[in-house]
Order: sequence, then C-alpha cells, then structure tokens
Amino acid sequence: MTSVGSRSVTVFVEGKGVLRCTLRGNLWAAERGETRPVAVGDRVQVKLESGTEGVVESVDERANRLARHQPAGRFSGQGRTHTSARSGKDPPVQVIAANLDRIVIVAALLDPPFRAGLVDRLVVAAHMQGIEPVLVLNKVDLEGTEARPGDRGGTVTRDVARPWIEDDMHVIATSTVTGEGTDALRELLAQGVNLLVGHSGVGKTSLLNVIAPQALRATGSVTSYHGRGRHTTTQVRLVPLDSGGWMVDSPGMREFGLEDVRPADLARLFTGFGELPDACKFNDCLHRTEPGCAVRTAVDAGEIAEERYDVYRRILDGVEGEAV
Ligand SMILES: Nc1nc2c(ncn2[C@@H]2O[C@H](COP(=O)(O)OP(=O)(O)OP(=O)(O)O)[C@@H](O)[C@H]2O)c(=O)[nH]1
Ligand SMILES: [Mg+2]
Ligand SMILES: [Zn+2]
Repeated sequence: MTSVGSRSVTVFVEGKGVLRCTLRGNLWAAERGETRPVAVGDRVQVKLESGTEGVVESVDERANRLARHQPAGRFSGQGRTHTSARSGKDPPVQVIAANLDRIVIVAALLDPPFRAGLVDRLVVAAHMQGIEPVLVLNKVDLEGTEARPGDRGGTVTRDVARPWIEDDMHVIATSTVTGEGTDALRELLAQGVNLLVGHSGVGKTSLLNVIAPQALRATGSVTSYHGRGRHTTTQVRLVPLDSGGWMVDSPGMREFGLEDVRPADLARLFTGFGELPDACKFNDCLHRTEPGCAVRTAVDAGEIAEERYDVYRRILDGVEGEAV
C-alpha cells in the first residue's frame, strides 16, 4: 500500500508498478477501531481489474504499526467509518503506517524550535511496537544561531540529542543545505521500510529529496510567524529507494497521543531513566511522590536532569488522562 486516499488507494505490485485500487466494501465494515481500514505499508491482496486498476480484497496481518491516539472530540471528520457504530467506545486510532523497520524521528535544531516531548512520545511508541527509532537532528547548519525572541531564548546546540545518544539510539545530525550527515543517513536507511515523522517544517521531505532525488516532492518554507511549518506534505506516501529500501513521508504533526501505554510501564519505555524504575520500592511506582522512588532520588541528587524528568511527567499526565 503506497498511499491511502478518501476513495481509492495505490498499491505497488512487483513487476507491475503502482496500481490504483478501490477497497472491497467489507473492508470498511471490518475496521478495527482505526480511522481507515488500511494504512500505508500494509501488505494487501489485490484482484486485478485492468493493467492499472484493481480491488483490494484483504489486508494481511501486520508486523507492527505506528498509530496515534486521537483525543476525544478531536477526531470527527477525519475518517468516515467511526460514526454511529462506535459511539460510546474509544475514539479510533489513526494508523500512520504499518510494517515498519525504522521510525525516523526528524527534529530541527531551530526553526521550528527543538521540542523533546514529541521525540520522547515517538520513541516510546517505537519501543512499544518493537520498531527501531532513529533520531535525525536536521538544520544543524543553523547551529549557534541565536534563537529568536519567543523561542524560549538561549542558543540551541546539537547537545539536545544527548539523552538518546547515551541510550545508544542512532542519532544523525544532518543539513540538507551543507549535506552534512546525509550520506550516513542514506546508508542507515538503505534497507527496509523507514517512516519519516516529526513536526511540520523540520525538513522531512527535504531529507527524502536528498535520499531519493528521483521521487522529488514539494517542500515548503517555514512561515516566519511562530516559526511553525505550513504543513506542505498532506498525505502519507511510500517512496522506493534505489537501494531496495523504502521511505514513507508523512505530514508534520503538532502532537502525538500515545495509545495503550500502562502508566506504570512508561518510565521503562522512556529514554533516560535506565534501570532505575526497577529499583523503586513499589513495582508500579509512577515516580511522582511515592516513597522509596529511585527515579526521584536520582533527580534530587542531580543525576537525572530536571528537564528530562519534567518531560516524563508531562507524558505521564497525558497517558493517565487517556486511560480514564
Ligand atoms: N537551514 C536549513 N533549512 C532546511 C533544511 N532542511 C530543510 N530546510 C527548509 O525547511 C523548510 C521545510 O522543509 P520541508 O522539507 O518542507 O519540511 P517538512 O518536515 O517536510 O514539513 P511538512 O511537510 O509540513 O511536515 C524548507 O524551507 C526547507 O528548505 C536544513 O537542513 N537547513
Ligand atoms: Mg513534508
Ligand atoms: Zn519510582
């Protein structure tokens, strides 16, 4: 499955290229708490109707998926299968892509400003699904540039990636302007299916254009107002690489709601606490104010940075909010 539109989808068939397909009606009825019956990256069975068209008959079981939880009241109108039949149940999740080998989390050093929260949520989601997370710190050509007023001040450097580097995650600093890091990224992503995700305007599509220039896609300038991207990419799309691998470009996201994380599991999936959660007095410690908490003790001793702990607490609040 290479793209999913509101009426039809495109499917890559070995030896035939890309076919435009409709979905067998019962696929819509069989939706599994998801906004759409299929996602980019799904492997499907297709009945050919002509040289360029077909019907998707069924969707194979997935190895994994990256899905975002849609906060209640925020999902109406984004799909078409979750109306009356699901009322009163959990809102459907939005599956961004399926059957992934890597989730390539792209963040910019500046413009838009680096925000750890989204990176951390995506890393937790990747760990839960057993998918390798990769962090790409893009726009490093802007390193040392004074942050603009309103961007919380201060100068941002590539040091922001230290928690993930210390956790042995692949972290690559890149610039599509100077070319720094792009060869290393191309090499890392040569095989398998790689999903590009991150805030709008961080340079996901620009990186894709460097790695797969034959599939040149539109990029947009970051609006100066708020430094927020304009959401140039509007559809999730699978692009083949000459190396045999695949890239999936996705529209920028403002936030990412984690699905189905048990609050007591979060600290073990979060980057930066190491084995400490296992040393707490209570097995289901949430590392807030519980007695005998090894995480809090390490924060108070300055062994864990307050900022890291604050990000954890924000994500925990969100996870607990969704759980009720
Ligand atoms: N200085 C600098 N600018 C970059 C770099 N990479 C991309 N840009 C610029 O950042 C802007 C946004 O790039 P895009 O590739 O469209 O960003 P995106 O992440 O695909 O954005 P959405 O599709 O909206 O999610 C464009 O103006 C790019 O030229 C970089 O390494 N350095
Ligand atoms: Mg884009
Ligand atoms: Zn604890």
